[in-house]
Amino acid sequence: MKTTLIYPGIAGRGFNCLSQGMDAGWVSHGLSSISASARAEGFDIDLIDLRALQSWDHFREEFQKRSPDVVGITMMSVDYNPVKRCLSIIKEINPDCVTILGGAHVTLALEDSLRIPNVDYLITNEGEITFPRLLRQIEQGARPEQKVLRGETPDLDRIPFADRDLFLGEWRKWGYSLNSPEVPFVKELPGPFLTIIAGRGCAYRCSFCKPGEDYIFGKRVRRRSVDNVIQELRELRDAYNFQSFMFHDDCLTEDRAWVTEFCAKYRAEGFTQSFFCQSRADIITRHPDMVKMMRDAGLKGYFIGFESGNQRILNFLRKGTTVDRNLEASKVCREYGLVIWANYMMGIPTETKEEVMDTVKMIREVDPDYFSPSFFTPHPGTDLYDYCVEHDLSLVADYDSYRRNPTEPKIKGQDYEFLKWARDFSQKRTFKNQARRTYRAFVEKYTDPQKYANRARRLLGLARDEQTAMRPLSAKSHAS
Ligand code: B12
Ligand code: SF4
Repeated sequence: MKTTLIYPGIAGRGFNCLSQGMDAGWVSHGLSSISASARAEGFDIDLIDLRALQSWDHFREEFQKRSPDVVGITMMSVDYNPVKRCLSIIKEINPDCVTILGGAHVTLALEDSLRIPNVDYLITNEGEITFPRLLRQIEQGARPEQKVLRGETPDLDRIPFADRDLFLGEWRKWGYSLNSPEVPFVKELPGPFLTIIAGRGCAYRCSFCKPGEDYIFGKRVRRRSVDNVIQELRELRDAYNFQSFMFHDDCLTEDRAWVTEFCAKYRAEGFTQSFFCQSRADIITRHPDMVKMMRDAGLKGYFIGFESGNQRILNFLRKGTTVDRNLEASKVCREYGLVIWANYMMGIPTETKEEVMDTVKMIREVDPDYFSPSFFTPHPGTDLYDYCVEHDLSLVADYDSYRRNPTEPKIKGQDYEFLKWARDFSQKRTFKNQARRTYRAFVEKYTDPQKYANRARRLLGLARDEQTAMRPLSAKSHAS
């Protein structure tokens, strides 16, 4: 029995977008994980990634060629339209192909997902146990009668590591030639680069995000053991010789004990590769010693959800931080030489123009290395989505608009022309900050003593010796 998984992520960039940034060059851990579990049970699994194809005709042709007995498709809310189209093509070509749908939208908006035609089964929650079990039942001709199956919660230390080759093998077939498992996205994380997940869930309760993820992964955060993550990193080092990586965890730093153990073991294992992770301003300001410890282990930067520069809005978002902490966190990062990727939102329900300007002011003071603004988007499964429905605010008329990208109106009562201006102005550095950055770049470029030493060595013809010294010793030279 042959099963094809489908990654439908073309809502943002369309077909043929491989390598164009993180949403077009990263693996789906959801599919990689259910693939690993199914392969471990002996199933024949392959992948069609719409991002690598040219058009719907191309998908049609590829599906015909593969001719699977079963397909498994993943779906965030934003993926709804391409998923619907895939399913209709699949059933048109082969009505007997069994179709299984999973992913965030299936759990967060089950009623809505049930309205999609051409679906045989929907698996809610996590798929590592229930997906292979369903495949076995299909293979044995003992298909379950109910259409919706609740995914059983797996023990994260007992499931196989994510099957990255599922994506890489497929991408390479379509011309992906980067020497990196996933597409690097910042200069601080050079390739070969990859992403990893150490756990599922988040202990906080921000109203634009929760309780959605609690429905998928449960209320309690489940983290893999440090040893399990280190073992995966060892295997990834052997397989890809990665130079940097990014933790996808919603908030890795919420567990200080875990982070402390990880940093110690990461260094003890001889890892020097740089990494990024997501954190929060309140955690960074409360635990500067942990920030330093992570920096010493290889951390190069944090994704921080600053969200707003106005206290009323931060409270409305139930962010659990303050504007002062946001500013303080940026100082802590600066002190330890860490890069800041700043996530922030504009156009939040009830937000006034003055409050938006508070965010603009704060972000210009934070002076992040990377700006990541978004227009507030009501996502199904969140408390603010319910608020928008109750107050008839949503302007999201099509699933494609579930992107948070700050390009189009999302809710009523906001002036999006003003927000576009505010979005752009928030990214203009102040004269003082620009001067500080230019000076720092100059110092880094021209005053690194190592660079001068290397140049001097080259001029003196000693550079070859240096290369020889860096080469690993061969067995012969050990013996002598
Ligand atoms: C990493 C990440 C990204 C990455 C990579 C995405 C990728 N390629 O997978 C990037 C940065 C690119 C990204 C982008 C976006 N993301 Co995102 N992302 C995440 C994050 C933090 C982790 C995803 C992950 O790997 N989770 C771990 C895996 C194991 O979980 P999983 O994917 O849900 O899969 C499990 C189950 O869902 C199920 N399952 C999944 N698929 C299938 C398929 C079958 C057949 C079966 C049986 C089961 C099954 O089994 C899996 C294993 O247990 C999540 C939050 C989270 N913690 O999950 C948000 C999250 C998924 N993202 C979200 C959103 C909104 C987006 C964006 C729309 C935001 C934007 N910028 O506009 C874009 C969309 C990109 C696009 N396709 O165009 C929302 C989705 C909400 C929703 N209602 O759909 C989430 C839940 C965050 C949130 N709380 O709002 N994202
Ligand atoms: S926004 Fe971040 S910190 Fe807040 S609940 Fe969601 S994942 Fe957790």
